[in-house]
Amino acid sequence: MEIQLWREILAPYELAVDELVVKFNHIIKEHRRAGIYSPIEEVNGRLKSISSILEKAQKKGIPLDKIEESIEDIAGVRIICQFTEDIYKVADMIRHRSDMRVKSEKDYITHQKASGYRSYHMIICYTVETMKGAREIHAEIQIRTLAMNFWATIEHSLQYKYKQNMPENLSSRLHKAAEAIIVLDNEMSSVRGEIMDAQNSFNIKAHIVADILTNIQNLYKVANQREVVKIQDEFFRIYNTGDLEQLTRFGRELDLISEGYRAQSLG
Ligand code: 0O2
Repeated sequence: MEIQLWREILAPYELAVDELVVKFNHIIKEHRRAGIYSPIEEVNGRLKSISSILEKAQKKGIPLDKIEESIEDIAGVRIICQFTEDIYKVADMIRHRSDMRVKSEKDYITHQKASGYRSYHMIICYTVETMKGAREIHAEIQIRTLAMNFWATIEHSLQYKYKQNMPENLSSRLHKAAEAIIVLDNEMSSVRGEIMDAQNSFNIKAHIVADILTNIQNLYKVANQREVVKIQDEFFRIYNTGDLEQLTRFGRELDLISEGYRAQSLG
């Protein structure tokens, strides 16, 4: 690594982070649009700072010219899930993608780290297109639940403050907190089905309402004003009953009415 050129060297990693975040966010969007529960709740990405790269290289005795091949988390993506089960689903999704190849995996969930840290790590090989052509680089994907992320974020900041000298009582409290996180994740998993049903109904309702309102808005342009006001009043009446089935039926009827107007305008 020619250290004076670090900005240029890090550019492909930055591009990989940006692309990967877009791609994983798209998975969330696709699921939500289809009214299906998304195993991914949130995605974040970060490019490792040059000072963290140098610090890690120094700590691990990595020579400057071996940094790019030896430090595999210069590009890092973090995928946050609601439930532990989702983590394994996401890992499987990643294994089956054609735009990335999994180089290695570490399951710190079944094999918790001594610190209490839990997360699923994957190192992938990912190709980015640069001015000089295609470039395959490494990126690290960390997959964890909201609760695991909460613990890791707090513990990481304390590690940063205390380096290797975390006071004994603090580290023992962190271990206790890590145990509590396991209990919390297990409890959440036991009501996963119900939570997913509730979230699905919420998403489905949100989509139906958005479609109905788009249809009503379009009808204002082509249909009789009084008729549209009547449709709108009917929508609010059904909406206020909170009955999803009625709302779905109303949405379908409105689709037919809109379709009729569209056909009229074409004919
Ligand atoms: P940052 O600031 O997140 O980039 P090593 O780093 O020596 O432990 P290795 O092989 O590089 O070993 O990877 P490992 O152990 O899989 O850990 C890589 C990353 O996982 C770390 O990156 C952290 O982000 C996270 N991690 C690992 N162990 C812990 C832990 O005990 N607590 C917390 N909060 N995070 C952890 P970096 O480079 O250490 O840091």
